[in-house]
Amino acid sequence: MKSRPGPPASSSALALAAALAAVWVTACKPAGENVGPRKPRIALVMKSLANEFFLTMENGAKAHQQAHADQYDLLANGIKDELDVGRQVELVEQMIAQKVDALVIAPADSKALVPVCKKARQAGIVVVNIDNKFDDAVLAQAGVKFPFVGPDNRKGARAVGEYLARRLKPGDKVAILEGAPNAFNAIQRKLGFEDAMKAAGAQIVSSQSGFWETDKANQVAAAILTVHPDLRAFLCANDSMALGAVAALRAAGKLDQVLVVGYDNIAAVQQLLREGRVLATADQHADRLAVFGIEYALEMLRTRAAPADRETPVDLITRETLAAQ
Ligand code: ALL
Repeated sequence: MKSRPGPPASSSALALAAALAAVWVTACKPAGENVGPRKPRIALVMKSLANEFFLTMENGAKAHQQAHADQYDLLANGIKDELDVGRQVELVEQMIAQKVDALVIAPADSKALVPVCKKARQAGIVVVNIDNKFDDAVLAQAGVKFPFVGPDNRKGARAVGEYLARRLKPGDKVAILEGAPNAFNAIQRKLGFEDAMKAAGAQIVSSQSGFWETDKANQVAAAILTVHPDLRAFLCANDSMALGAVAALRAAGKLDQVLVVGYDNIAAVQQLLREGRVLATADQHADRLAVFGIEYALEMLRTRAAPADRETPVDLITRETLAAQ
């Protein structure tokens, strides 16, 4: 790991971050190299940019950078589809090669990205984990710790499930469309849905992965409807999959019979909420999620504080809350 001089104990203003980091960068340059002080460069590595959630995240991060252009430069990257874990590993490798100062990452896989992020850390890069938390056991095995900045997914999913439960009777059959199996937030959302369904006495007749994608969720939902023609609801771990479930219901002529809930509050689902085709979703404020991570990374560059997790908000969204906005 590179050694870094610590900042003066009294520094707290964000405006100082750039100056301090610039001093650090200059100090770390080999003697004789003719470079002036520069702003810290922060790499944001996201998941699928085909998912509106991450486009919103990217736009929020870019707007923040523009408003704080004197403090840092931003390199924003994402992958093409939800499961291209190999490409995300490559992106991190590229950011290491480019010697960025900090990496803010929403890992597509809570286990597979740990080694390359450890490598980034060993190269002296500050790593902040956002959105989807790394697997604690894998981190412990690798002997690394990264701060997690993101919401409590179990709590968010439970709130969505509880809202759905008001429309269910004990014994009603429901199905869960899970996210990617190796994503910690997918597992937490499933648990949150289960909490709410157990409390309501509903019967979870199927719980399968739709791998976060509309098409895959559509196929899984169609198959579940065939096996369980009396299904009452789909609980979807993200809105992309809720869109797939709604399409399957439309194709089966069951739009009025089966309730759907999602997670993310993307624009397409807001429309379906207004139309009553989707009952509820959760807003984890994608536009601010990366910003929280970036601000945290700037703080770590400045203070070299010990990694601690930071919880970000997640809110229930329904037709009523949309109308009240
Ligand atoms: C999660 C995000 C969003 C997104 C999903 C699929 O990590 O929080 O819910 O829809 O990944 O990329």
